[in-house]
Amino acid sequence: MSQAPGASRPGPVQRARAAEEARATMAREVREGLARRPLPELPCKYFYDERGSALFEQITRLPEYYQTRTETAILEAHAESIVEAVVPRELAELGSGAGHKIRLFLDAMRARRRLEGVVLLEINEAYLRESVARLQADFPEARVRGVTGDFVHDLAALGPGGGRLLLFLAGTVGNLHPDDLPAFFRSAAAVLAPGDAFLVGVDLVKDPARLHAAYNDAAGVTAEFNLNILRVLNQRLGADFDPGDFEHRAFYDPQRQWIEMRLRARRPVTAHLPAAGVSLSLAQGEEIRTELSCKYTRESLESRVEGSGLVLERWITDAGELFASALLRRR
Ligand code: SAH
Ligand code: AVI
Repeated sequence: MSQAPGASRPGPVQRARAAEEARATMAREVREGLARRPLPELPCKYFYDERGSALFEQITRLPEYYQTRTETAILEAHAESIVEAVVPRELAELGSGAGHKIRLFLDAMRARRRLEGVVLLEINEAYLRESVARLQADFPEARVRGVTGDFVHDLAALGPGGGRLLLFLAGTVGNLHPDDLPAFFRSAAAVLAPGDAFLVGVDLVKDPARLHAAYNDAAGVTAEFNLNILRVLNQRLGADFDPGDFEHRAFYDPQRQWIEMRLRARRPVTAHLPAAGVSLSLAQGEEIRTELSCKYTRESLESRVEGSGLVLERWITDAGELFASALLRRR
């Protein structure tokens, strides 16, 4: 990562990049994504404004969305033994969101009087500020800080490792393209010292009907979450999308072992995105891909970790093998 001069601000929440650079990056990524053919794309990190993060929180409570409660149960049973094995002084989390699960680790570290620091890296700055303030109030013995940034490009903003346990929960690793995982794991290894650990939540390959239901919930919350990306483009790039022109689509591709979320034009659409310097025309039925959510097995995940400097030390699953917590150790 390159840190722009003056990009970071004093205080517990810093920006990995200056606001103008982040805006220019968004404009470029959206322009490049929408130019892709046959399937235009939008980066899924732009779901998460205030409304998008609140919708994701609602998704985590849906009956069809088994991921959050399954991972929480795994961590409730194993956070203690993970802390026991890693003996961290600092907890770091990528894409920390509302930051509920991190508390299981913080409690275990506090009980061992080991808790010195917490650092959260999150793209939604407002959410991050709230999480940092809440954690600082509840864990006054620790130095809690936040970095507003992108976990693909800004990992170096975490600073060097040493006594660090890095968390990447919720199956968010699945939102990266599988081809990008080896480079991602190498950059994670670069912010860990030998002996540090990286705990990754992994949604597992399973019955396609179960996966389909999790991304096509009966209450329509996932549909609202998907459409929210258009509202974010309207707000941040001055675009003129009418979300009513689109419908939510999510399906499992068994060959690729991933869920794809798309927005399908209900009618011919022309939208203008002045801040990105592009217009988009879609015929009725044409689609924009908004998210990949890749599902892994132990083998398919491990093959992407190979050569990164990290090794798989523990693979913990629930009894139904819906979700796994992969504990990777920096060599
Ligand atoms: N860790 C939380 C939230 C997971 S949702 C949990 O376990 O429930 C994914 C989170 O990652 C969201 O808070 C979102 O804002 C953040 N996020 C998504 N893409 C990101 C990116 N590229 N860089 C940083 N944060 C990102
Ligand atoms: C954050 N991430 C792991 C979620 C997922 O399941 O891929 C985002 C999400 N997309 C639709 N529903 C939830």
